[in-house]
Amino acid sequence: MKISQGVRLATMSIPYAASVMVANPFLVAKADVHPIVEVQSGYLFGATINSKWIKSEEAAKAISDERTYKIYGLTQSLGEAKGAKPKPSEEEVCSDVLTVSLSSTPEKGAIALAAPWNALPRKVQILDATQQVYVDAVRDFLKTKGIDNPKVKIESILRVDLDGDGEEEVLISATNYFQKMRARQCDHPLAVIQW
Ligand SMILES: [Ca+2]
Repeated sequence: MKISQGVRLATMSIPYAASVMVANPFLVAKADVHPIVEVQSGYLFGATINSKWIKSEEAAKAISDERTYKIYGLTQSLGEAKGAKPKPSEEEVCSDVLTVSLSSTPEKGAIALAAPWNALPRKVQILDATQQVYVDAVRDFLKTKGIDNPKVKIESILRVDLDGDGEEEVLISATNYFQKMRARQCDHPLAVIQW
């Protein structure tokens, strides 16, 4: 930041200065930008800036150098890794995707987060993914979205109290089997949260 910009910022009203800080990632301190990355692919989901979510393109502009990430599996913390500055994916079919190269990608690593807090404050349970009650629930959900006779395959079911209110939520990751056969590499599977 130029000195003249800093002086101008100092003379703004506090609410206006705060709005500029949110709107312009270049003016936000590095420690306030918390990017979230998918460990195995390096896909940059986005980041939070001062507790506000920003998409990956904006996040990449605000991440100017290497960051330290905490690596998480589905049920446990898996240590730390260095993450490089985001860059466009080298995968041809995903060239519009931004990725972060991590110094360590543990086999069970799922999410990398550059933040000081514990992103797994409550216990996560992995449930049996073949339970008929959940297959039926996903099939019914897909029917409401206009998919006739869906062939549901549940990849995983997790139970965890997401928001800390004492009630556990169920997260279901599933695919519609025939759609998966045609899926491109950049397509995303279905995720359902049961509150
Ligand atoms: Ca809850």
